[in-house]
Amino acid sequence: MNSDNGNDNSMIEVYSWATPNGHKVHIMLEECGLPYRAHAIDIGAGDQFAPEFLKISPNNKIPAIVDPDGPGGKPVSVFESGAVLLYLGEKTGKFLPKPLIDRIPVYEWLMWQMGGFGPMPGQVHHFIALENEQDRAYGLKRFMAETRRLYGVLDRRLAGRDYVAGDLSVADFAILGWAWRHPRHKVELSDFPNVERWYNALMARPGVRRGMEAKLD
Ligand SMILES: N[C@@H](CCC(=O)N[C@@H](CS)C(=O)NCC(=O)O)C(=O)O
Repeated sequence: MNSDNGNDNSMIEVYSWATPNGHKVHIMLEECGLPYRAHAIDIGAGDQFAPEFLKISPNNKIPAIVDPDGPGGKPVSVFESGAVLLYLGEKTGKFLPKPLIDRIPVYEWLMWQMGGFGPMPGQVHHFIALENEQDRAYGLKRFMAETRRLYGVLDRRLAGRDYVAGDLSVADFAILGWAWRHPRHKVELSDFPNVERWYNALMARPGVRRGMEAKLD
């Protein structure tokens, strides 16, 4: 529900870029049917260091949001994609179960993504682009192995399951953002059949597609 209507001040403002961490949030907004406006923070051009952006994202990374209708009806900003997903889940009651017993696996798999299945393939993206062959070879050996190990963990988790943590949740959206980059970190999904099935099912969702194609102005 990305909207071009610049006058609606009930919309969530999203400061983002078309990357895995950005897409997680775009997908969640689309799947929740929340109206939002996405603003491009061009991380290649250094927009993430602009003082205005640092006020809402002190770690100089996308994504961050500003919700004019936060807790108590007051505006609030949120940075860190995992925190944004949990905030939006709390706000809408969607993709985040209420009972603690059902929430625990969502927390587990969201944190698993934030701590590993993102930072590790992200290192592959870094080392693969290096020109110095020695540095490149060492980095790739280490981080490709760890990335493949994580895909294996995910594959075992998804055996006999449609989603990673009970019903479709923020944890799936978080992981999907990075699985979408599998060609860049040189992972064949066919090596991980449960991940491949899960990936294809999620990518077929219209909300996910819209999130992946979110227009950033
Ligand atoms: N843990 C952060 C990571 C965010 C992150 O790494 N964002 C990248 C793009 S995917 C970024 O803004 N990089 C710019 C920079 O490092 O200067 C989150 O999940 O929000």
